[in-house]
Amino acid sequence: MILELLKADITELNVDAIVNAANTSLLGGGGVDGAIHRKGGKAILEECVQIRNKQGGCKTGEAVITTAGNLPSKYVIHTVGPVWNGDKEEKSKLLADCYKNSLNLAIQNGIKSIAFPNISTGIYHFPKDKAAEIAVNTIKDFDKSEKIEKVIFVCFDDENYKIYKKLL
Ligand code: AR6
Repeated sequence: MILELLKADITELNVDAIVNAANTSLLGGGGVDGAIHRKGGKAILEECVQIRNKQGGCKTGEAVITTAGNLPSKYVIHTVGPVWNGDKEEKSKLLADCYKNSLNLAIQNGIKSIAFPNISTGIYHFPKDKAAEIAVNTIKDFDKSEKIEKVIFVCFDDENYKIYKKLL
C-alpha cells in the first residue's frame, strides 16, 4: 500500500473513491460534505436518501458507499467522524473506526485507490495533531493493506498539511 500526501480539494481527485466527512443524517452539510454534494450533484444525495430509508442514516464511526455523481472519482464513501468533546479515548476509537470501516468498505467494492480528508478536524473540532496521528497509525496498522494499492491523505488547510508532512 502506497501512502501519499496531497494539499488539494478532494472533489477534484480522480481516484476510485473519495471519503466524505459526513454526519449521521447523510443529508449533506458544510465543509467537505457540502463541497462533495455541491459538485457531485443530486445523484449522491438520492443514494444517501435510499440508504437512510433502508438503515436510518449512518452511525458515528461507520461508513456507507454511493456512486460519485459528477465527480471524477467512481465512488464516495461517507463516514461520520466523532464530535470532539470530553471522552478522549472513546472519540479516538471512533475516529480510528472511520478509517478502518472506510477501508473495509473499499475492499468490498474492489476499490484500489482511496483519498481521505482530515475527518473531524473542521466543524467537529477534533485536535488536528491527534487526529492525524490516529489517521496515519490506523492506515499503517490496517490488517488487509495488501488489498488497497494507494491511500491519499488530502489536506485542505496548511496546518493539517504541515502536521501530516512531519508524520509521513
Ligand atoms: N477537500 C478536502 N478537504 C476539505 C475540503 C475539500 N473540498 N473542504 C474542507 N476540507 P469538515 P468534520 C477539510 O468540517 O470536522 C459537515 O457539516 C477541512 O479543512 O468538513 O468531520 C458535515 O455534514 C477539515 O480539515 O468535517 C458534518 O456535520 C476537514 O476537511 C460536519 O461538517 C474536515 O472538516 C463534519 O465535521
